[in-house]
Amino acid sequence: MSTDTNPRSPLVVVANRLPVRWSDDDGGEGSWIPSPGGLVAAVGPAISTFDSATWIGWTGGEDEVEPFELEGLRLHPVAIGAEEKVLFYDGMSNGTLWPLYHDKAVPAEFHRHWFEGYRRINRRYAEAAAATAAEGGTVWVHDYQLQLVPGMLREVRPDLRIGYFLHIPFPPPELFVALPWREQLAAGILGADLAGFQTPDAAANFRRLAVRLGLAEYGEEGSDTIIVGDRTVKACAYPIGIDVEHYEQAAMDPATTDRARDLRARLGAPQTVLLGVDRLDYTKGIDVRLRAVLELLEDGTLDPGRVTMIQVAQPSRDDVEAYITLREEVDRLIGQINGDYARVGFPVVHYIHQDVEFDELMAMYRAADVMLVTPFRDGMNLVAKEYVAARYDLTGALVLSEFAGAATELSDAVLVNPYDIDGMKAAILRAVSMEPPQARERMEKLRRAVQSNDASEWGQRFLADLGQIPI
Ligand code: GDG
Repeated sequence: MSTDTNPRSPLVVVANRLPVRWSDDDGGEGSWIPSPGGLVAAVGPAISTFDSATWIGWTGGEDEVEPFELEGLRLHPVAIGAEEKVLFYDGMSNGTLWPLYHDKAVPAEFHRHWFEGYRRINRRYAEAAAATAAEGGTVWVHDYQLQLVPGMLREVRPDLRIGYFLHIPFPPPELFVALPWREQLAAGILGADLAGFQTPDAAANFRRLAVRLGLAEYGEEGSDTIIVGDRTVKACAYPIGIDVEHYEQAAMDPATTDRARDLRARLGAPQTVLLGVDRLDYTKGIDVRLRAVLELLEDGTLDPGRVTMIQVAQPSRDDVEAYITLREEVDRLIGQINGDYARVGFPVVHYIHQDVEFDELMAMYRAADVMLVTPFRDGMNLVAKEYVAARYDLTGALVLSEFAGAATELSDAVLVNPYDIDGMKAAILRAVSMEPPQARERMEKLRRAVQSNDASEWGQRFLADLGQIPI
């Protein structure tokens, strides 16, 4: 029953993090402020079609925080202690599932106590969702940290319509079955009525897995459904988009144009600016792109007097061992490139291991002639789409890994296999020397692809499809 102290919402979003952060920048007592991000942009417009919505997530800290409301959205914090974080987040989520789902870019580790911690925290999110969702309401669970939540929630609240979306790749069953908890993890997702993935391949991998584990049977031929006992689960692709207008408007802002011009001047007015923007993550292929640039400089095919690169590597998961090792490797490669090829005052690679402001990021997208997006594996990759959205004048070239989900839609980019260093070198050269008419033609097609799949439509489509599923 709804009470004022425990209001129930017709829509509940469950994600690892809340879309807010604590700020005491104003020098006062501090307050929660919205932290804009891809997920808020994608889910926000869909939320507004419901009478009210609650977002369940972690604040990022250890303290228990009472539910509160911000800009019309109810926020329901989940507390995670420091030791629990080590098991649930650093361990099972980012030491087991993240590497396994990304084709073992580093070896996945399997530890029983990590899984136990993961299960405990998943239960906490599921209980919070069970307590906040209205009778017959809709709950939308996000991502690999919360894979058990749909199943746990269904056990206690069979009245709910449950959606699940995985932001990262879903691996082939041959890889997944190594998980000692494969049945539980697959059954968790099967608790949903609608399971969304970034690509048709990922969705097919999941359906194949569910059948292989004997947890489901294939539904009607040619459909995206599988049958789980007396229920039907739809598992298909919902490739995520960006808020295109937001990026286009920001790119067209005269202040961004000034900033981009100023940036190029500060770089020493090079002929060509290469750009990489990633979380500092071993899946993103930052090291392999730096190696390709280093070899192109060594071969003499790139002239350090004419080409400059900016690499933004947003700090990420820096408590996890593999991220510390990657950071050292990236530092070393950049040190080598600049040591061997920079002139005083003119580094070849400008390395920003910090979170850059949105305005600065937009100026970089505008200043860059070539965008390098070279992950070994990536669910989608929004940076590729943001760059395209920012190139309203149809200039610029995108080098994109075949193994990013975005490559399915952005097939007019210069596609590369990130494991093929010679191929990567050739792709970079091709992008650097692309004639304007050809760049224009490709960018036009890329922009059409990005524009036709906007973030808000994505969220609305997912929730509308979930609403259509008979329960
Ligand atoms: C996961 C999946 C999937 C990056 N550095 C800065 C900054 N960013 C912004 C980018 C972009 C976002 O962060 C990164 O999104 P990606 O999609 O590239 O990658 P993940 O963080 O790995 O996201 C991915 C995504 O979920 C959505 O489903 O596409 O495959 O791995 O928006 O612009 N933003 C600012 N400063 C930075 O330094 N302001």
